[in-house]
Amino acid sequence: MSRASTPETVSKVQSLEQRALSLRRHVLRMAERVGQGYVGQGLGIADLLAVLYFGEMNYDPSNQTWPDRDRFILSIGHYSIGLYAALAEAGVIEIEELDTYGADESRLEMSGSEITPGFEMTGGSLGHGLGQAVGMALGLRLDQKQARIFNLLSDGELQEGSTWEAAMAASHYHLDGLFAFIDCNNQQADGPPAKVLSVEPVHEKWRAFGWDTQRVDGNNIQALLSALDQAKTVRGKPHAIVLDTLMGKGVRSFEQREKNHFIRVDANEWSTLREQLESTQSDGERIP
Ligand SMILES: Cc1ncc(C[n+]2csc(CCOP(=O)(O)OP(=O)(O)O)c2C)c(N)n1
Ligand SMILES: [Mg+2]
Repeated sequence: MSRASTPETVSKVQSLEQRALSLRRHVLRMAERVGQGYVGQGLGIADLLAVLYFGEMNYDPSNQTWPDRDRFILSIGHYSIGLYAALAEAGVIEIEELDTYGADESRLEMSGSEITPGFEMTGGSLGHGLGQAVGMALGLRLDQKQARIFNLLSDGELQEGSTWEAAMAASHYHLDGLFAFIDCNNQQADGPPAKVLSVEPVHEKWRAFGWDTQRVDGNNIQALLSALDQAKTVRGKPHAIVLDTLMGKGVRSFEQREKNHFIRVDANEWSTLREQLESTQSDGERIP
């Protein structure tokens, strides 16, 4: 029996799919309260966050400064809605606090920052996450710690030169405890990257920069788990896992929108969107 089909793996995949559904419900709840937000990103990246926070990372929800914790570095502050969902699901913050997303005085800003427990860096200015991730990985090596760094980048963020300086440094220093996930959702604020400043072929670029590189369906839990398993067998190189994802995944109306960078929805539309999320689950996988 292959590893992919053992009963343990099937049950792990199913439980992570349930976690991803919970994260998507949290994302809709947050955005509904305020009527807007980076909903497409939160829904699109829910599968990866479920895999990392509930299947891979070592952390203590009650101690954000545990020196041996694996670090999740969110380069892209506007994806914070997804991370808030994961942190609430993990018990780092209270589920009720999600209702403050984007409100004045809230710790849950639309562009995430270190005022939120569980945030390792302040985002907003794109292109700085990987450099910080490299610095942390080097620091952990000096301290002789086994903790790993997981960095989430976006495809638009690949247009920042600082990302590539950090990529060069990571392979130079053989940082095999560093895992970069590049969310290729094929959108950025002004449209698809191909019309703004082309970034493809993304996986070939990472490979050329000396990284162990894979490209997978970022909305497929099994594919994500297999990619991580594979990456962990490679020593001496940092790992890039390029994700093809669908913005708004799980909510048909969002999946079909041409532009999803920032979403504003009228109060009377949210119940339909919530129903779409629940019906996707009961129908099983739909072809978008
Ligand atoms: C250094 C910097 N330049 C520009 C911006 C403005 N900005 C905010 S989000 C964004 C789009 C980035 O692309 P991506 O993260 O792929 O967008 P998404 O997939 O979320 O639509 C831009 C250009 C910024 N935040 N920081
Ligand atoms: Mg994008």
